[in-house]
Parts: sequence; structure tokens; C-alpha cells
Amino acid sequence: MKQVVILGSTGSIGTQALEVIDKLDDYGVYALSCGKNIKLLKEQIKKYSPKVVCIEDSSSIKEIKDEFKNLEVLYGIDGLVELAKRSNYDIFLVATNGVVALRATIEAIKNKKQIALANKETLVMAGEIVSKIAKENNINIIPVDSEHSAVLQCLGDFDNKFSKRLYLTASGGPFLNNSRKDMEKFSASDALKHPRWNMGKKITIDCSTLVNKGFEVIEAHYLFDYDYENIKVVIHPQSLVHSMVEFVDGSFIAQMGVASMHIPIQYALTYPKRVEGIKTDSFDIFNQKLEFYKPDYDKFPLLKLTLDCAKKGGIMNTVLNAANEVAVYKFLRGEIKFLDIEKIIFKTIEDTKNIINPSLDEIFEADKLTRIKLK
Ligand code: MN3
Repeated sequence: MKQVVILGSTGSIGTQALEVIDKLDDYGVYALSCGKNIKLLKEQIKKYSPKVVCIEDSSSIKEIKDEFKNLEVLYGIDGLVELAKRSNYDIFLVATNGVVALRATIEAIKNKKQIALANKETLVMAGEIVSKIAKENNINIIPVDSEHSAVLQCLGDFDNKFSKRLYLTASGGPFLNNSRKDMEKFSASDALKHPRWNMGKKITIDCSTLVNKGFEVIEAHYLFDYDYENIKVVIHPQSLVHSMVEFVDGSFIAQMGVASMHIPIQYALTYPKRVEGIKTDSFDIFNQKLEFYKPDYDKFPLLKLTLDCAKKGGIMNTVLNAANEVAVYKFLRGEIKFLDIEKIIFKTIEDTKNIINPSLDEIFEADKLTRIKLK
């Protein structure tokens, strides 16, 4: 029986991961953690009987304890760290947003557990630190995101020596066929019409600016130890190919399938095996059209900026990520225009003095200061 810890169990990836576990033989839930959604957490406790839960703060401990007498309840970042250090589990699935789980993820790596990573900030903000610790502990971080899962599926294993280049596909977002002039007028509801994947509002905007794809290039760099020059972004409006690998003999291998997160989540839990597991809609290969284009950096300057910041390393992507988050939420609240998102980010990056080889504390500090400055 493989025991799984799910951080962020009440979120989109967390709930889908539990649906996957429902259909897997020999997988149990050792621990669940969540932020504010205690109601859903209690339903999950009833159904999956974890030994431990970890919640955001101590205010709901009594409420949970009253209902589940034998359950251990931890809280806060320290609770996550303590959980990560235990020996009672096999797989540590990180499906939280933001940086709350970063220290715990590092502890789980040092504890030599299988890491299934769905959180962006881990590698975007702290890729240098996390990948170094993973290497020292001989741990491969298994990606949950569809593009990176596709790359891993094409490679077969992390040590494939015959691969040459990675191609991360992007749907191109809702503005693929609009001009910059059109984009000036876009409202939040225009941007939220995302054609292919059903996702949260924040990430949908990040797909429409292609910032998300820039972040995915950074993640691929650290996950697969590839130079930035050999990771390409490909616009593929059909979202049927989830990513591709080019090999030394000129062959390309692509991973295709329906756009469902159940598949990459399941692969991360069962890697390197494949199982039938959860049933997804069947993929109809007939009468499909596949198109691949170069991204237009003039139209989507944030993609270029993200890649430039990635090459500089240090705290640049931490600052970019924080500025992006503040700007996107301002846009979603109707406080700024769509193209103001990139103006805010460009200005913030221009004003940033990089710190090379930052410590975790310096990364957290850069994140905090950027948010305060842009508030
Ligand atoms: Mn993705």
C-alpha cells in the first residue's frame, strides 16, 4: 500500500488527485492539508480516513478534533514541515498555491520521499535551491503539470541520454488571433474565455499573457536539467499534443491525449508505471488537425521577459512572479487594463537589483517587498 500526503487537498488538483486515488488499487491517504475550506476537508476526512491533517491556523483545531477523536491535527507551516519529516508515507503531492509548502517540500526531499509537484512557485522562485537539494538526495521531482508530465512520458525516464530538445506546447490563450490594439480593450471576462482547459481565474490570465508558459520553461529547466536554449515554446491551438521531445537522431516523440488533469496526476502517482485507473473521455484521433507555430514575442512581451529573467536567475523570477500576481488580481478586480499588467511587471523588473545565489529567506523577502511596493 502506497501512502500519499496531499498538500492542498481541497483545491482543483487536490480534489482531482483524490478522484484518481479512488480508482487506484493499493493507494491510501496518510495526510491531507488545506487552507480555509474546512467544510470540504471534513468530508474528505470521512471518506479517506487520513491519520493526520494539517490546517492553515489553529482556529479550527477544536472543531475538527470534536468530530474526529483519533485524528492528529497539525497547523501552519511548521505543521507541514513536521509532516514532511515523517517516515509513514511514500508520496508527497504538493498541490498548494504560493510558497506555504516550500520549506515542507524541501524537508520531504531530504527525507527521500517521492515528490509529485503541482506547485509552480517551488521551481520558479527557488529552482536553484530545490534542484540542488534534490540532486544531493538523489531524488527526481515528478511533475504533475500536463506539459512536464508529457515531457517525462516522452523521455521515459529522467536519465534519457538521447534527447536533445524539449518543446513545451501552449494553446496560445484567448487572444492568439487578436492584435495588440484589440488587447488594449480586453476586460477580465474576455480574458477568462479560455478555449481548452478549465482552470482557475489567475492561471487563465497567466495563459493569456503567456507568463505561465515562461514559468513552465523555468520548471522544465530544473526538472530535466536542460539549458534554456534547448527548451522551446510552441503555440499549438488544438491542445492535443501536451509537449514533445526531440532526440539526437532527429526523431520527435509527442504525448497526446484529452485535456484532462487526471492523466498527469495519475502518472505522477504511479510513475514509472502506467495503470488503467481513472477513466477519462476517450481521445478521438480521427479528423484532428495539428498546428504548431512560433510564439510572437512582440505580441506577448511577458514571455520574452520571463525567459530573460530566468537566464539571469537569482531573485528575478521571484520578483516577476510577485509583480505578476499583484497585477493580475488588480486586473481581475477591474482596477487596471489588460496591457497594464505587463507595464507594471516591466517597470518592477527594471527597478530590481538582482541577488545572485539568494538564500530561501532572501527569496521570501524579495517576494514580500515586491508585493508591498505594488499594493
Ligand atoms: Mn501547464
